[in-house]
Amino acid sequence: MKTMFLGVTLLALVAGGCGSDRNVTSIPTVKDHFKDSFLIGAAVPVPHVSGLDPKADSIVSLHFNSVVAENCMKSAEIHPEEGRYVWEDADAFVKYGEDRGMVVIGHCLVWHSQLAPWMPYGDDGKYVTAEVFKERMRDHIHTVVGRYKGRIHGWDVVNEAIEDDGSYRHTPFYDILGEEFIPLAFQYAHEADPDAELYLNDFSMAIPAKRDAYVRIIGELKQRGLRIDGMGMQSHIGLDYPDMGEYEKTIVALGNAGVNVMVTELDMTALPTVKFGANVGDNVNFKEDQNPYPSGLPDNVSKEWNDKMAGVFELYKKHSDLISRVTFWGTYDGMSWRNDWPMHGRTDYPLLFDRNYNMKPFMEREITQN
Ligand code: 9MR
Repeated sequence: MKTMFLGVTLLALVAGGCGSDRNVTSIPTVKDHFKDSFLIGAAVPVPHVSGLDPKADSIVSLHFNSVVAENCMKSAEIHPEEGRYVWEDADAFVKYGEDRGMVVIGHCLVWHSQLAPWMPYGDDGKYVTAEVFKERMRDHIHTVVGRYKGRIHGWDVVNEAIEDDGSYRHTPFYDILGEEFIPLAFQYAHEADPDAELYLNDFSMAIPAKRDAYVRIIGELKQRGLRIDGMGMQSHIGLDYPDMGEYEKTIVALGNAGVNVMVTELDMTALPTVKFGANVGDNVNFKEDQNPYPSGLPDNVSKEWNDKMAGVFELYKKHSDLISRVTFWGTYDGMSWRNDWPMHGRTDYPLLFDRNYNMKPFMEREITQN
């Protein structure tokens, strides 16, 4: 099922960790290092795309060959009122990726969170009928996908549709249209850009019931002849979760289901586990004792974090025949959503580059020694 998208890029001259350090040495970039295995992606926020974070830009331009929109393509952002689309940020994001020759990923078409507030409701404040909602969904998907036809390599079509127990999540999409909302979304996306890859995407994919539900849904989409190219395992993980044996089983099960496996939102908290998964609504009050490293990660925790991440990448390399892309949900620790979830105002260390834009040791070792 896997195809590689990019040609070879050259060894680059990089500055140490690539941010502040002026010591120029010749080491491979992350994207070059994995060029025969999988794409290396990053989620980028609007300030980064609009030039307000030049150091993050240099990291992404140098080390990554794929980008995904962190927020600007979600329906609440891009289609805040019926018939009114806001294209500025999404246009800039797509151009950003194109200018750098990257594989550009669209995120996301159908999601209950950051859902355009008007979309499921009528003037009476109640849900619209299935017919009306289908039409709104069709119009939204056709308009957004159609605008970037031929420029977006693949779309997260349906995001977070399934609960951890394998049942359908109760969202306006499910409550109005039932299970049919998934095939419909895939149908509409394919109509709008027949060449675009189309993906499912969810968190906590190591949970067997959730894995099984997606394997079943992928089978059903395929049976109906609908296009489905990949499944995103978001991979918002921690030092003590998920069970890596189950996580590996999911990689294999999705591969066996006949889709590309994508690690779509990788980050690993270094902080005490407060909540698993990535339910954006799962916020709890700040507690000082749950924020143990406000001024830096102690060496032993940093070692634990780097060792675990090295193991995670060993797993990705082992299954590189099934995995087509590994995307981090951001670039450097200072800008990660995990600083504010599930507790606002913690200091976390979840990404590939630290707050000074230096590459984390596990990756530096990987690309210089392996
Ligand atoms: O990183 C995103 C953050 O800036 C937003 O506030 C949040 C709001 O819903 O969404 C975050 O991204 C989410 C992604 O779109 C879907 N999977 C979970 C991600 C983390 O919440």
